[in-house]
Amino acid sequence: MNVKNRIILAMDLMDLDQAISVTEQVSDYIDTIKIGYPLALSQGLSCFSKFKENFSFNIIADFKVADIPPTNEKITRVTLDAGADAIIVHGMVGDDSARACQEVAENRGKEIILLTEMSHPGAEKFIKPLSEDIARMGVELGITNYVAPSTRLDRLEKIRKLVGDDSFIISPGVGTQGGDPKETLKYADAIIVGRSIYNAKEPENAVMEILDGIK
Ligand code: O7E
Repeated sequence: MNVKNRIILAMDLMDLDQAISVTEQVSDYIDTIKIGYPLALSQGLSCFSKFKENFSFNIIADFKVADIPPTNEKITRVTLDAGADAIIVHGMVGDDSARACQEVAENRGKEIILLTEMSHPGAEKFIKPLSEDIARMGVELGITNYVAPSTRLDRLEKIRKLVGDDSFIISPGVGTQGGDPKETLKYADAIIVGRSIYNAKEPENAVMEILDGIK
């Protein structure tokens, strides 16, 4: 996926008009949006097509899919058929579950993005000790897109080494959670930014500040 300016907007506002208005304000600089449960559960999956109609953006569905293979298959099918270009899938549930999502995406010429390690402090306990194995599993499955945290650069660097330079890594945790955009982009292909943009008084200026910082 090509991500303009290497910034993905995490749109977790729950009101559609507000979400569209903020997106509009940054649309000269951003062409990829991540929509997760806050907006999709509030507004329904039709919000994907609303964003497609208003902006010709890449849409990443952040549903962190983590179920048995037949259920993962259904979740991925309904999400991609609703207009998402890619879906985020948890690696911790194992290779059969990830493969179920991968097959649905491949059949549609779409993508999955495998979540290795999360950015919040609680991820240290259970996910961090497994994340290198999750990355190795992804490589064995032929997955080329990954999520890894900007809040632990040593872990991001390690995951980059495991998945290789040709893989595509997107990294959340920049800004409000403490991650630094420029440092993160030494190892990641794109940063995921939510509150620092959509809660800013002037979202466009917030994006321009990030852009200045990553020059
Ligand atoms: O902290 P913010 O407001 O910049 O938002 C970060 C976004 O990234 C938010 O949507 C959150 O749900 C998501 N996220 C993390 O913050 N940490 C993770 O480990 C993983 C994600 C995520 O997006 O997972 C899939 C990419």
